[in-house]
Amino acid sequence: MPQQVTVTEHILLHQKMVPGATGQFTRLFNELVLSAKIITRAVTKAGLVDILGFTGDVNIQGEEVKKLDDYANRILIHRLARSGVLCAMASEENADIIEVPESLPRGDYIIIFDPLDGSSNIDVNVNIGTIFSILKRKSDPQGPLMSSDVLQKGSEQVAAGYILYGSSTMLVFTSGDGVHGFTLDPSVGEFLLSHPNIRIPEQGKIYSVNEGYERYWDRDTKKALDYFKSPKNALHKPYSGRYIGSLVADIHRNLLYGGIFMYPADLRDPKKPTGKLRLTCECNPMAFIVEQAGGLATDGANRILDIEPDHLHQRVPFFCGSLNDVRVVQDIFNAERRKKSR
Ligand code: FBP
Repeated sequence: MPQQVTVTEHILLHQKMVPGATGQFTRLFNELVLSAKIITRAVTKAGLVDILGFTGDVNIQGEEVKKLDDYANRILIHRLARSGVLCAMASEENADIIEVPESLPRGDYIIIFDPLDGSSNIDVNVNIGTIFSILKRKSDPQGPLMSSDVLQKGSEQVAAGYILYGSSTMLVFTSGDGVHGFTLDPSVGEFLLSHPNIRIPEQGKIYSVNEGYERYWDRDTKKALDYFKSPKNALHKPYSGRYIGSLVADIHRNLLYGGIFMYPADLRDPKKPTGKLRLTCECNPMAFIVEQAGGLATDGANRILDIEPDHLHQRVPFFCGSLNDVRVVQDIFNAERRKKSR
């Protein structure tokens, strides 16, 4: 009978290796895991209860809010605030930083999350997910919380991960010591280790991008797409195109099979000149996971994890996946910059 390791056991084992670990991280993760189970229950019976469709509100992103997105957001804020180890949270759905009320015990951790990613797929039963990024407060805990505590570079993350609500519910995360995947066994209600030490193949064979926006891309992005679609690439045959439209699902597939996910900047909306995806709650956690699995993540010019966020809902172009594939994109963008600098 294979050894069944729960996510809490895994974290406790890992914690033993962290000097001065206090157990705070485990408590935070326990609330994340409980939230994931509550959200899974709602997702799996969404068609049977009044939780599909819109709430009628519009969020800070200018998007109509989905009922299930709003439900997941409220569950996460409620549970995480009761972990006793957070001083602040931030959500893709909330305009501002969410401070933990003084009436509740607090700690030095900060969590930023996208409560339900892939909102365009919620009502059609296609894989969606929750994405999270965990940071440690930098400013004096006795003093006021600073925005710089939340707006830290991705390289400062102490942990990051996602929960994928699909044919099974999976929790995939890193705390800087490799990437590990756990599958929820509904019969015991536990996330059990199913994918230890995930490594993304260096050479990919899949490209994931919404080609419907190609006409709005710059020349370099078009050149990159041509590379993946032409037989004159490292594979000597076109890559396979796969695009689910849920970042979590597209990254998860590429993490296991090898490939590149791209959400480039485009000229569709002058209000969003740098693409759609949010640096703090989507790109940073995915970049940390993919880099810990042996891949790369860039905005074309910079390593995503080196970008200093200037505001909570900042959007960046995102190219993420297998080492060789992302390097091709970097080379194309660098070549153009070198030409311009001459
Ligand atoms: P949400 O967090 O609002 O769902 O937005 C992000 C997202 O849905 C990603 O999951 C996905 O990769 C992308 O937007 C799809 O965007 P598009 O429909 O423009 O291809």
